[in-house]
Amino acid sequence: MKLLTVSALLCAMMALTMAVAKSHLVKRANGCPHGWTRNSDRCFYYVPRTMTWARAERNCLSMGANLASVHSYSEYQVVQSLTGRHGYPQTWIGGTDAPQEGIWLWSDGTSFHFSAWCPEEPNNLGNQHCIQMNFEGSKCWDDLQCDHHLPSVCAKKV
Ligand SMILES: [Ca+2]
Ligand SMILES: [Ca+2]
Repeated sequence: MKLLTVSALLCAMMALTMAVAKSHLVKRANGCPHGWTRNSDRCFYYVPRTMTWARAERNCLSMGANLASVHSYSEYQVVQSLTGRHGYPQTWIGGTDAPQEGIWLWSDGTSFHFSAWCPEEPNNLGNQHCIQMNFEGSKCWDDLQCDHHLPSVCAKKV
């Protein structure tokens, strides 16, 4: 009986060790295309070429992605860090209220529950329907006219 317990324990330990080894393998392989950064179950990519919001979204689509949606502060930090080596320029992410004023949506269809708006934003000043990040000193979010030309961040599921 004791021996059985010990061998069962050993088996469980081996299975666990193998699972850990496997997860390391996946991590090392990254699961993302070359040059993309993995965070949780998604891959992120900074596009330095400046484009309108719609062209930036279409550019992401051409890579099987959408403009990045952001669902938590830690996720925002990851997305923001991608822009860091470029000096934190104002950058498109996937939020828009173009279909209906004041109702914010993500272009990837996920629900909009987190935001990092700057104080007084979004203000829709002169019809602003697309979200730029890295706005002003605190690098928060601002709604901006969608036809501005900005760099962008794409994201897709692993
Ligand atoms: Ca608006
Ligand atoms: Ca604004």
